[in-house]
Amino acid sequence: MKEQLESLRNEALEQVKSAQDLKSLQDLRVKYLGKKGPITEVLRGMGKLSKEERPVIGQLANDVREMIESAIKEKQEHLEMEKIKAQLAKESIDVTLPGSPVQVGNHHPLTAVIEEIEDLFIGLGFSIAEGPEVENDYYNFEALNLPKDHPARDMQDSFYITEEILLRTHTSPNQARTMEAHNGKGPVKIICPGKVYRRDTDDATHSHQFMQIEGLYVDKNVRLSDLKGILTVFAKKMFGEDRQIRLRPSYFPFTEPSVEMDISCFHCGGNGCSVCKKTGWIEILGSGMIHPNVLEMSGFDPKVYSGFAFGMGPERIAMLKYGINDIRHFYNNDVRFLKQFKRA
Ligand code: 2U9
Repeated sequence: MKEQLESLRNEALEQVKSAQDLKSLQDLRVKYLGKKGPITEVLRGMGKLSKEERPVIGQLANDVREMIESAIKEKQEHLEMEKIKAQLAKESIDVTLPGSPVQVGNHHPLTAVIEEIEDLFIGLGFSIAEGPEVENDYYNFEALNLPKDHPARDMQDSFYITEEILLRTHTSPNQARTMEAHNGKGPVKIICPGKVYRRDTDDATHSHQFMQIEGLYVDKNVRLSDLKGILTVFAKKMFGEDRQIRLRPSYFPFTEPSVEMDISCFHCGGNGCSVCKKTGWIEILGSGMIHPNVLEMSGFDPKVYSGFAFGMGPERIAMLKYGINDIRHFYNNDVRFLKQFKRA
């Protein structure tokens, strides 16, 4: 029986040694140490042994069992470690590999230009005033010196919702509302950016919805020269320090006198090219001294207060700045167009 146990031990240790995976190791555990295994069998047959043999064989059987158990345990730890090593090797990450590019968005070119203009005027002491896009006839027209029968109302074909309510045709109602809220006390120094709506057929230069930035400055002793100074700073900051400006007489119902502002062509410097249509000048915005009727209707005494106002289309500014030839590009949201305006 001693030989039987020893050969069992050698056979088991040999098999444990050559086990390739945890599953076969588990099978060996069951085979040699399980309830129906050969060692249990030996221990069960102990009764048939002599008194002298019993402790010797019993001791040997226990030793063999312990040896096999510890060989299995050792092998198990080895196999588990190998498994972890293989897994780590398979999952290892090369941190020096280049990452996959992340898609980064960018400002819409119109938003970028509007924010640039806002920042510029904020730097000159203006605040931003916003208001409703659905307006009533009074703030959109009457308060701006455009009574019901005024022919200039035709200049701005409007989207009416009812007889008295419409989509604003300009951001001027914001200025009228802000002035009214000041209860006749200056200064009021604001710019009003926002969407406006006109009953136009869309083409390369017209859109039924577009953006405007208007501004006004009301205080005592505000003069046309103040307007000229502010707009010169604007033109230089927006289109280059060597820009010249010129004011041409014009007409707007809400300003008197009214002027349109041109800047010297930033493309040819004023010699004449296709951008300035060979004139050397590019029209940028409209402006003027606020009409006394408008001041009065918004609660300011025109004998005490005066002010200037201006209005521009940021689409036109952006089109000039970036050489865009169709206003519809701003509203089609074609990524091939939008991607061209990524900031560095
Ligand atoms: C109040 C008083 C005066 C706003 C002004 C203009 C001249 C002007 C156009 C430029 C291009 C609009 O987008 S555009 O078509 N605007 O030329 N806007 S003065 O004058 C005001 C506004 C509000 C209370």
